Amino acid sequence: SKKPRLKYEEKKELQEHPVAKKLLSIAIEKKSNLIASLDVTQTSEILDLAKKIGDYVVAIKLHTDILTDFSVDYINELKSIAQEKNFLLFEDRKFGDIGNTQQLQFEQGVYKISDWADLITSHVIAGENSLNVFSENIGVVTIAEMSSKGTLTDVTYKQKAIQISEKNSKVIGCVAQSSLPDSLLLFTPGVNLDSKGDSKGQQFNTPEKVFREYYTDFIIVGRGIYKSANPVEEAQKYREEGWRSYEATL
Ligand code: 5IU
Repeated sequence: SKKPRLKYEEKKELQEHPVAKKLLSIAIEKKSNLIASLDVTQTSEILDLAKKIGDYVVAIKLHTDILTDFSVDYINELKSIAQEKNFLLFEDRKFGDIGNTQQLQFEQGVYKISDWADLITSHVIAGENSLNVFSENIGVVTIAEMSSKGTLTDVTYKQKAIQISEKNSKVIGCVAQSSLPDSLLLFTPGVNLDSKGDSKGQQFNTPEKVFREYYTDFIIVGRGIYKSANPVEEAQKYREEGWRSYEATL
């Protein structure tokens, strides 16, 4: 039979990056491996949801560029909720350009992601040096594999993305749909208890499956929470389901 997975405590020992250690500490403390992806377009909706579900999540994932009313005040309020409720801010920017452009997108523009994000996502399509532009104090999560039907991230691509990620001390883990070396944290989106997918390519699995089959570390849930009639109940449900599924693989 399959060897047991490493516990969050053991992964924390392996990790040197402070953001990875922090994320794992929060997971252990809250007994949660849930990251809620709040893909809504108004800052008031994010702030409201963050206050309501903040206790159940380790991080809130954001697509700041879909907001219609971004402001520095919003970011400051979100940061204070994150501090109070003890979760991290994860900007899913999916950088995918040459280093110089990524640096501008990371530090400049309206959002100034480098000022407030704890974690960011980046493709590695432009090669390893494109990651040089991210600051040391932000946890970089590379995209090794996507959840959508027909994605171009095949086995070879994934292996190369892992190689780049393992060598780079800023990278704490990868987004993927299969297991990773123990030195990298695994983040898995495409998780939903009630749906198998959508008409735009998304493919969903249950929390139970991604823990059992991939030994994932963190589940990322979007519509399963923010689109539901009762986001608080759903966040609690995904937290419980995620933690139970994690413990079942130990
Ligand atoms: N996301 C994926 N799949 C991926 C990557 C990112 O779904 O392979 I990389 C993002 C997109 C969205 C969230 O912000 O995760 C999933 O939301 P839903 O649970 O609503 O599909």
